[in-house]
Amino acid sequence: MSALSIDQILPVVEQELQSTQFIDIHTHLFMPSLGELGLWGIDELVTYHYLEAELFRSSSVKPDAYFAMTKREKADLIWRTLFVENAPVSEATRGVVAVLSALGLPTASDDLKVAREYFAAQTLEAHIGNVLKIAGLSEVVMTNDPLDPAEGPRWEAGVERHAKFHPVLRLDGMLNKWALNWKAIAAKGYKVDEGCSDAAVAEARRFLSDWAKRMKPVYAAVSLPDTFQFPEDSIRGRLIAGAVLPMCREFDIPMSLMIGVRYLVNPALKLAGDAVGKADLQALERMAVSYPDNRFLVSLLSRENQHELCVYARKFANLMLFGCWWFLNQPSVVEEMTRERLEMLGTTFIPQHSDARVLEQVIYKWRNTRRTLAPILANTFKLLAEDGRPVSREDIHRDVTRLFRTNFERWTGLGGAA
Ligand code: RAT
Ligand code: ZN
Repeated sequence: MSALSIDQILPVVEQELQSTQFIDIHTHLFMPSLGELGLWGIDELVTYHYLEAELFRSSSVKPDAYFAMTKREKADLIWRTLFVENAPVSEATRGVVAVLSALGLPTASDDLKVAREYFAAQTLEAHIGNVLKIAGLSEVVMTNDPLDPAEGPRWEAGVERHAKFHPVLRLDGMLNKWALNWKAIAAKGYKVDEGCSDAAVAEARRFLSDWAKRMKPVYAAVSLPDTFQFPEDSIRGRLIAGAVLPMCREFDIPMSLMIGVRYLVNPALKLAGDAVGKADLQALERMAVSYPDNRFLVSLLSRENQHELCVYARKFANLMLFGCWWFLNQPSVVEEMTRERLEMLGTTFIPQHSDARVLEQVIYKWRNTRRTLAPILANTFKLLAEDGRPVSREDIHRDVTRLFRTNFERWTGLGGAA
C-alpha cells in the first residue's frame, strides 16, 4: 500500500470512479420482458417530464395543446424550443446533449432525423448492454407498482427476469391511493374495505407478502408528501405500521421513503406538475426509533431538510441516506449535499441514484455524478493526507466501492451479505 502524493489523489479518484461499476439503486426503467413500459430512444429522451416543465417557460404553447400532440410532435416542439431556439444550458437539456454526444449523434442539428434513424436501428437487448456499459453500471433497480394496471397483470402472468434489472415493490398505489385502488385489491380476493379496517390492514399485509414472493423485490418503496406524519391514525399510517413494516421484516428487505413531494401543484402539467416542500423529520425519527428491526432507505426532496437528515442518520443506524433526488440533482446542490454527508457520515451513505425514466438517461446522469463527485472525494482524501494519514489507491478504491455498491448490497442482501 503506497501513499499517494497530494497531486496524485484527484487523478486516482477519477480513475476509480471511472473503473468502478455502480449500482443504480432507484430508476423508473424496466426490464425488457415488461415490454413497452420500458422507455428508450430520442423521442422519449426529449419529452422527459423535466424538459416538459422547461418547455412551458420558453414556449407559448399551453399544456392542453401540448398534451394533445403525438409523442413525435411533442419531441419536435421541445427540440426546436429548448435545443435550437435556445442553447440547452439547463441540467436536463444538457443531459440530452451528453447522451447524443456519447452515442456519436449530432448535438446541434435542426431536427431529430439522424437520432431517430439511429435508435430505429437498435435492438433492445444489445442497446441496453451498450448503454449500461457507457454509463458504468452493473445493475439498475426498477420501480414496480403491482397496482399499476399497466404493470401488475404482466407480473401476474409471469415475467422473465433479467440479471441487470432488480425489482422494487412500489407502494404508492396502496399507501397514497387507497380510495382509488382498494377495490382492485378486493377483486383479487383480499378482504379489504374502503375505510381500511383492522381486518383490511391484515389482508393488505397478505397482499404485500404475496407480491413480495412473486416479485422478490430488493426493497419496498413509497414517495410521500411534505406533510407526511407518522405514526398517524390515517389509512396510510395504519397500513405502514400494520402491513408494510411487518412485511419488510418478514422478507428482510428495507423500506425506501422518498419524502417531500407536493403533488400536482400544477395539475395541467401532469407528471411535470409536482413541486417540493420541507418535511417534518420527527415523523422519520419516530419511525426509526419505534422500528429498530426495520431498515430504511431515505431520500428527501427538500434541500432545507438535508442537514437535519444527516443528524438523524448519525442517531439511527437503521437509516441509509441515498441520492440527490429530482430537483436536488443539480451540480451545485449535489456538491453541497455530498460534502455535508461525507463530513457527517463518512462513507456510510449512498451518494446518488439516477431516477432515469428513459434508458439512455443513465449515460448523462452518471457521467454528471462522477464529474461532480471527483473533486469532492479528492478533497476529502487530500484533507486526510494533510492531517497526517497517508492515503493509498486501495483506500480510494474501497470507499468508492462502498459508496456506490456495497452500502446498497449490504442493506438489501443483494451481495449475499445482509
Ligand atoms: O424524478 C422523477 O421522475 C419523479 O417524477 C418521481 O418519479 C420520483 O422520482 C418518484 O420516484 O416518485
Ligand atoms: Zn423516482
